Amino acid sequence: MIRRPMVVKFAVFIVAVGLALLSTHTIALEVPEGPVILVVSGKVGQTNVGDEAHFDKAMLEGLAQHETITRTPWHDGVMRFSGPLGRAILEAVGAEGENIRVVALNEYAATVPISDFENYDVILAMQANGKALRIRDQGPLFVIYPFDQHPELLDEEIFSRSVWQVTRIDVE
Ligand SMILES: Nc1nc2c(c(=O)[nH]1)N[C@H]1C(S)=C(S)[C@@H](COP(=O)(O)O)O[C@H]1N2
Ligand SMILES: [Mo]
Repeated sequence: MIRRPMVVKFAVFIVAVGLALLSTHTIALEVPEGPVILVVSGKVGQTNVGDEAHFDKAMLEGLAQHETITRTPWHDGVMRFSGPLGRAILEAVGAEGENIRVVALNEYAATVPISDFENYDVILAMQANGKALRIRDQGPLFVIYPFDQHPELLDEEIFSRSVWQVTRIDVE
């Protein structure tokens, strides 16, 4: 009489713990509702459309955001950029590679070591000075390194990784 409810309680506990673990580790990304602005493919553990992770604006805004105040070789004066941290995107998709291939609308692509996103607060800027980056402003996503905070980033190789009009990331 006493043991049975205990067993039931234990079973309920186990199921609850299982569901909690599932919700943080294995439930797939939500499905985008708005226009898809970023597709992440390759070595990803989290998918929502086929074997890829697709993000709309709201999903990107739901990731850890960061503001970077810096000059760049492509802008006049000090700019205030904001958007998701590169590492937050890679975490959200369960990226497991060494490098990513960042691909732009014009088919320009650059290989970026994932360590850059770990060592620096690199963002995929969605806004500059509070305004959404349109395609004509080199949006919708622009890889922005914190140049003013880390002058060693003022380097031709890093400039080549500063892809604008980003549409796709392939985890290699
Ligand atoms: N979308 C896109 N991003 C890009 C490029 C490009 O052609 N398209 N060129 C890259 C390279 S190789 C460098 S050095 C810098 C070039 O900036 P610049 O054209 O102002 O010299 O942007 C990088 N980002
Ligand atoms: Mo370049």
